[in-house]
Amino acid sequence: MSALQDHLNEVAAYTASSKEEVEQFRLKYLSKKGILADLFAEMKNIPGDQRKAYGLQVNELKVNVEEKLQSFQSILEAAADATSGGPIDLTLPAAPLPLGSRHPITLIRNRIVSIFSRIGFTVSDGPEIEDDWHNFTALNFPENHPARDMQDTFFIEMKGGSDSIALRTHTSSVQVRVMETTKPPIRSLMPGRVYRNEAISARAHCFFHQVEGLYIDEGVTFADMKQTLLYFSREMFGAETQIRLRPSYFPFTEPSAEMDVTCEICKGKGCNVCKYTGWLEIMGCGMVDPNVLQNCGIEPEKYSGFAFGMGIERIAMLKYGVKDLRLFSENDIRFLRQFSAE
Ligand code: 2U9
Repeated sequence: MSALQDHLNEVAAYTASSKEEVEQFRLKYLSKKGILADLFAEMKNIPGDQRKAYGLQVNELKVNVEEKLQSFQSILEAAADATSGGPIDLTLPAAPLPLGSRHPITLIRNRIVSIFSRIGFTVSDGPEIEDDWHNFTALNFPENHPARDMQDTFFIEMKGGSDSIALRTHTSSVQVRVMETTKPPIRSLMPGRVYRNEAISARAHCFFHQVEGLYIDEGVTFADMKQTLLYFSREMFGAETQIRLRPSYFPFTEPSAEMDVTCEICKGKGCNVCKYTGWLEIMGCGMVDPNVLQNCGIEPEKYSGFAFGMGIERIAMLKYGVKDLRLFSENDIRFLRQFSAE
């Protein structure tokens, strides 16, 4: 019995480091002339009253040997897979993990947000599915304004028959929401995706991305707007950049302007990117119309402010020399991997 216990102990403590050692262990216990065969043959010599206990222990030994063999075989197979037969060198550098890159729209958005955050602008978010009030009416769009037309706006058919729910056509709707819920001073940016019902081409798409900005406080003037936008332009396009404001019209700002920057490529001399004018239009801007302030619950007698909006795709096309707007939404990996992971 004690020899049997010794075998049980030996099997429990057994380790092997090669296939050959495992095979020797198998032969030692399981071969025709192995230990287990001897122990089973011994059964007939065991006194009757001890035979049952003896048989149970020999069986236990057999099961333990088989389990041990099974576990060593799995370990050795896994090690062989991992090293293709060679020893494992734990000092080798790990296989390189291919890094992704950020989408160019995300890169430009992050740069714009970072530039304005340095002068105290926060970021606000809002829904892409909007009601008529936030997308149009609060922004002073007259009832019959062409932008409300089916050609520009994707209206959403509602079960109840309401025709005033649409995909937002600009992130100005977020600015309305911020003004409705925040007491000035307000200094915030609204980046996001917007939708327009336009035929897709190299220069137009049915969705694109904007960053709009809003600054409202007591005594904010057109001069504050001009200096803020000059700061932005120089951070974005270089310290030598000049800006010019051309009078324009938006329903939500008065006065309104379009802003050009000197062409970064030809430094204002004229090239095919700026169509030989030396200037590139990059955003619209203006002083928030007092009607809009009133609509959003801000006293126009006390507060004033400026707002601006730019298309991220347009800035990305200028910065990266991209000629076709469709590349930004096709997700072609050959295009996307040219940008950094920054
Ligand atoms: C409120 C009041 C005023 C946001 C503004 C623009 C001018 C503008 C366009 C540029 C190209 C959008 O991406 S684009 O198509 N934007 O020209 N946006 S002022 O003015 C606001 C916004 C909200 C409450």
